[in-house]
Amino acid sequence: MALQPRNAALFERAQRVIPGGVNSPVRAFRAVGGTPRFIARAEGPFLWDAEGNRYIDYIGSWGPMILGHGHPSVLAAVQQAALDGFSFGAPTEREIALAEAIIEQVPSVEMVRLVSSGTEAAMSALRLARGATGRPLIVKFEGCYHGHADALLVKGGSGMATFGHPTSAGVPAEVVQHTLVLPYNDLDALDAAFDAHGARIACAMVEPIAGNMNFVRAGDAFMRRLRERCTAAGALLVFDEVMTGFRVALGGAQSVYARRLPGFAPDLTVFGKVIGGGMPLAAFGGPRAVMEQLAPLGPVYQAGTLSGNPVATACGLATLQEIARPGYFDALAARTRSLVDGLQQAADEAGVPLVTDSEGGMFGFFFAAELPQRYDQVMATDKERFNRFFHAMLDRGVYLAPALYEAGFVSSAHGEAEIAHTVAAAREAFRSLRS
Ligand code: KE4
Repeated sequence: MALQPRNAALFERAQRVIPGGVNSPVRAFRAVGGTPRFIARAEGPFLWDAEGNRYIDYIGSWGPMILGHGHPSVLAAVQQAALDGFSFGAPTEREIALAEAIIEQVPSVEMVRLVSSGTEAAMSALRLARGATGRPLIVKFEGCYHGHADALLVKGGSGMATFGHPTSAGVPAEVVQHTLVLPYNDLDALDAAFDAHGARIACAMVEPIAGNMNFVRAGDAFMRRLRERCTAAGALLVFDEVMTGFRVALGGAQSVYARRLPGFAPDLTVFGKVIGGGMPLAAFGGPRAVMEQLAPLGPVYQAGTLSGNPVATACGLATLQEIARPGYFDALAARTRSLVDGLQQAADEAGVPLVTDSEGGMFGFFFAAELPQRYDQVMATDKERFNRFFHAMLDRGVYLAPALYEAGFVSSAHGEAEIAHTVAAAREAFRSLRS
């Protein structure tokens, strides 16, 4: 690993005043080791750190920067919005325009509520599901992350249909006693849970393509059964598309499933990341009859000082307008596919076991012989090889996600030259892994 005196000095200083030196744990490089890079600026597909090192950026702020950094029309929209005012605590026309832009692309959503983070959106969607159904139980799936609301910081219980246990200190057992955690892609566990508890289940929340397990798809049979069981039980199916929404397709992952499962749609959808374009903005939405249960109309309380912030909505709206252009996602998907095909070929040539997958502008890879289908299989992939690969690529100016359970993201600013550089660096990195 190349020496990082400026990054190391900043990390040392940061750790004196910020827990772990970071404002979100994954940034600390604890999963991969080494010194986090303190980013000074970004442009297009590139990041520059405090040492002046340039990296090709495959994190993109964990998904939001789908246009790359500093897209001219987004920058102009944000600059103008800032001049018009940062925040009013009153409604604005642009909040309507952003809501309309989301609804236009996602047929299952008739109304949305804007908030400031994916955690807030997922937490609010859960409260809405419980309020709308009058039921206490929620279902989530192992390996899926929906932000850090207490009820969602929970790991699976011992049996297939037993209640969860907290994954974090500070979360009392009582708070997660109504959360069922099931294995992802496990139809038997799903049936057992709904057989045992269906009448008390308010909702099942799922990442339709699990980007918090790097890249794991929910199988069509599993997704069809999940939809069927929720419908039969009167429970709401909540798609957490914070990461996949406006990222894997213009209509999100639900549009990908609808191509293969005619008529498929979730009940509620959680959005984030891309819809804010890099500014703090997220949302949740669904049918009018459910959404109008929310304050000030209905009994389910939800609020936020900066919800629908004027500068953030300008950033998000400009982003959505760009990605809605004809052909945008076809081109992005092709560029992403060329990356993963190049990585796959380089690994095959080096004799290093690697599996890859991508959808739209999101990709994943595992040092394994087969694509994992659920969390324990993801965590059984070769972590040591992943970490060596991560640093070999970082030293070659390619910034991948610093954890084997995180997804990767390509922007429309990533050109053929950046993909070629990445694949060439990977060819060298894979050779170094053979030992
Ligand atoms: P935020 O509260 O971080 O905006 O969103 C939470 C969230 C909800 N749902 C899904 C599917 C998510 O992926 C996330 C956040 N994703 C992580 C990356 N795995 C954000 C990065 C971080 O935690 O620093």
